[in-house]
Amino acid sequence: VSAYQKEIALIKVPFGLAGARNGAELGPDELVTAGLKREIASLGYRLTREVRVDCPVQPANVPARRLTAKYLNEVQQVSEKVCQEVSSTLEEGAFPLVLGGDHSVAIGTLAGLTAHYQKLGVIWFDAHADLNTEDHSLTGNMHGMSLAAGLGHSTFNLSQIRGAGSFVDPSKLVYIGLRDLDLYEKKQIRAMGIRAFTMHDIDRLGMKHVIEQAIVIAGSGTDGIHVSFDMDCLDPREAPGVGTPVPGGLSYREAHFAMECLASSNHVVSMELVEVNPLLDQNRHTARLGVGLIASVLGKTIL
Ligand code: 4U7
Ligand code: MN
Ligand code: MN
Ligand code: MN
Repeated sequence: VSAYQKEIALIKVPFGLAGARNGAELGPDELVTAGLKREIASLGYRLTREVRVDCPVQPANVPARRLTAKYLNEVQQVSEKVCQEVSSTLEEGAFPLVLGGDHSVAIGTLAGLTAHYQKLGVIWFDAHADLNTEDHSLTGNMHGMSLAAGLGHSTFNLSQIRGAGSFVDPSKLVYIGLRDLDLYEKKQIRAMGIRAFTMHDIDRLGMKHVIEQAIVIAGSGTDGIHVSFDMDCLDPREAPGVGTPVPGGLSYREAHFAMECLASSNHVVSMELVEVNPLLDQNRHTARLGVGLIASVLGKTIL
């Protein structure tokens, strides 16, 4: 976030149909209840718009047939609305803060961002790579396909979202926190040469080195960095309220340190925080942690 940019649009996306479990649709309200707006205000930002994207909810009976991409039409509808909100926010010169929802909301965010920025850097914090396509997914859950759509690898991709720009450039994309990949995703990461800092790399190099490298890769020669933050990048002991927890994740301080470094880089142009699931949380722990991480990206410091 650049120092002069003190206007934020809060884009709440209560959509959970593309996730593995019920409850991600409750994420945006939970983050607000956990004090998000107070934090934003106390950091000196002005909320220039606050929207709640109208999202389809669980129908009474779920289709019995196993689909390759479940709720595709719903994901497309939501993506177009999110794209529109992100685009208008950027036109107004404000910072888009998108609250999920499951990680499929990233499709709309990326669509809106690429419409505005020719060269977008992306840092994707996640235990997962979200690179599956309709043909490769083992679950049919579209929250595991959002980056494939952003890169243009799946049949359903950014080019089907009204108002979207061009695909994300894989050489400007960085992963942090990976530890649960499907075979196809591993092949894709290697084939495209995507910079991926797995948990192994974080153990080996430390978060300081990792985040500095990530900022160089996503931040040099780009119009700015989009931070896509899936709460399951954190260790489930820190963030139990997520739909697809994987042991061995980021610690509280590793995640905060990364956000603090991003804030001081002045390269961050937008953020989304996704996959908070209040139904699986303990004492609103995960939502409060999410609020703290957003505050750190927005420039909150300890001293
Ligand atoms: B998330 C998974 F098979 N790869 O495709 C899949 F392990 O947005 C998980 O990162 C996807 O939380 C996780 O369903 C999507 C699975
Ligand atoms: Mn994800
Ligand atoms: Mn994930
Ligand atoms: Mn720079």
